[in-house]
Amino acid sequence: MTSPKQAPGRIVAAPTAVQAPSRRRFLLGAAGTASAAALSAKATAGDLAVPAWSRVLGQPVAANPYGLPSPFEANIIRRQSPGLTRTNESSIAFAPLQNLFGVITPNGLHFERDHAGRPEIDPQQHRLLIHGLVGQPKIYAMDDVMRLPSVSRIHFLECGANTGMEWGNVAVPTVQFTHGMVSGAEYTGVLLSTVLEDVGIDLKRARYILAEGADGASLTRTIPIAMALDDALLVYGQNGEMLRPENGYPLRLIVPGVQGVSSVKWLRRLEIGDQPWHTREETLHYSDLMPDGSSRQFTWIQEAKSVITSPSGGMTLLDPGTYYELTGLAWSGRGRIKRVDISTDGGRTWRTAQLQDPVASKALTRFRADWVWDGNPALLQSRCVDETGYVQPALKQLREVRGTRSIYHNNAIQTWQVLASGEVRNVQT
Ligand SMILES: Nc1nc2c(c(=O)[nH]1)N[C@H]1C(S)=C(S)[C@@H](COP(=O)(O)O)O[C@H]1N2
Ligand SMILES: [Mo]
Repeated sequence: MTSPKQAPGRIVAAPTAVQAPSRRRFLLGAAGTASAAALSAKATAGDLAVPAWSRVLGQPVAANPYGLPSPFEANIIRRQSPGLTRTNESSIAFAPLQNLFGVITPNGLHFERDHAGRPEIDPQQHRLLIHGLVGQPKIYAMDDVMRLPSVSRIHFLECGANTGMEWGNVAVPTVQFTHGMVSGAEYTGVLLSTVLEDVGIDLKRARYILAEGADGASLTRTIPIAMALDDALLVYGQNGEMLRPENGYPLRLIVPGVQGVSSVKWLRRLEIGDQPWHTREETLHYSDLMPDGSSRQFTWIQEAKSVITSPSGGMTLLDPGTYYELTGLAWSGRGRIKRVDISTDGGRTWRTAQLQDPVASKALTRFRADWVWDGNPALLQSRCVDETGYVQPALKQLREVRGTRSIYHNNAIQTWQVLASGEVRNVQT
């Protein structure tokens, strides 16, 4: 599509909370709302008047030594879903995907999932033990890890339970709650293979690695050796700075493309063995309940998935007959995203979206397409294809195989319904 002739259409932000949105709340609610509604399409001479903030000195640099967003962006925060637990034993904060650009999630907005709350760890005292089928068990201090050859790589991290509330029916109104347990970051650390070489791993016998966290949950997960030797990372940096406490400070595992729970935070122990451990987090939880009542274990990979983040549930389109950009995110645990298709008629017709650089392996990929909303109801969908040729399934297809009582690994096509009023709703087709 060529670039739009019309002025871009105005859009009203998603609501601040999870309750079913009313139109009135939108117009009076969020910080961005009032200004969007008040915008004039035509410039006037008054717009050229020198504003108040151009007539005075601003704050000196030292006033804000660690930078924060503008106070006008105070509405763009992680949110907890009222339907889920928020205790020290189990808490989840969702990333505001509807307000983010590009493919890197700012550290203050990265989703967070804790099984026993976030520990406060002194990096001087933190240790990583590597033992089991190795030549020489070793204990690493942070200094020892940070002296090793480093790599920086862009990857997505997605909780296996992302979109898990939507198996049976529509459960939540906004993309923050349907898909906000995925984030993207540039991770810096050491390839796990470098450290395994350092301890002299017994490659003839080693099949699996147990990773254990230093939090109260002592969260443990089994990692197949092939993944450990391929692209798994011992990470201390996220988006150019040390990990935040909530993301595993000072040291975590990142297993690219694999469900989030395997990327053990606050990493304190790696044990090399020849069999899976069948820990609590790979038996009681993080297994897939199938329609016949059986439970599928060890679903490592996050299959290809995409979602339109704008317009998305809870927003309101104010200007029928004008241009809107459709934009969103696609990712695959098996490699690069090859193509994203967009439909505005619920999957009857599709056209190819534009992918923005970088298109990295096992990373969020930003897509966009031009759209003129004619003012009629529409059903917005995105469908991605990854480099293996895997096509993101429709919800109906996924349910045929998986039933409706699962929690994990819902990578179905998401539908946003635009009503004639401009309101955008989460629907299932
Ligand atoms: N030690 C430890 N590691 C952990 C967890 C935890 O509770 N404790 N949560 C896991 C889960 S379920 C997910 S989805 C990811 C979330 O990572 P994040 O909080 O950095 O987004 O961390 C994983 N690693
Ligand atoms: Mo998770």
